[in-house]
Amino acid sequence: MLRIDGEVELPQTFSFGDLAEIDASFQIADMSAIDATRKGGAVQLEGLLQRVSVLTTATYIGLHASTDDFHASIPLAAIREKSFLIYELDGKPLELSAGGPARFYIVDHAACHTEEIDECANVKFVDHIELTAGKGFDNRPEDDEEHAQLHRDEKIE
Ligand SMILES: Nc1nc2c(c(=O)[nH]1)N[C@H]1C(S)=C(S)[C@@H](COP(=O)(O)O)O[C@H]1N2
Ligand SMILES: [Mo]
Repeated sequence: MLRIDGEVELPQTFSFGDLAEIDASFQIADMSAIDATRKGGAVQLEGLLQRVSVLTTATYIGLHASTDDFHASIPLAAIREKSFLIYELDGKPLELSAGGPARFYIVDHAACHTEEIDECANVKFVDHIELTAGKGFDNRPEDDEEHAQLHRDEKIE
């Protein structure tokens, strides 16, 4: 369900079970402990990156959702230690309606489209993470109008 490749030594596809098996030291049982507005179980990004063995050439991380063709590419170093992948709720895979099967979460993200690392980079329905040398594909909204349109579209879905 989640492919991680690009500038890594060991490209890999993770199932729900694979995510749950990542070392306990990287697991967050309940995201509300980190952000009161969030819920569900998560794994720290670092736990995933260690599994695939990120190469030093990787400078950006691409978060791809084929479900709705939404993509963000953000600087890896800046978010590496404060990012999570939320993948579980009540012992089950996170549902699509909650942004599942996996959704990205960055602590202290900026308001939408104010900076490269913003709330819009909290990509839902992530099925592919690609480490790249330099910035990769990104189609997040670039201005208020595009952003407002995106949220209107979301409500229609
Ligand atoms: N796949 C996907 N992820 C996405 C979006 C989207 O349209 N598609 N919108 C982004 C934007 S602009 C915001 S503000 C947040 C909204 O998350 P929420 O629906 O939980 O409020 O998700 C982000 N992640
Ligand atoms: Mo947003």
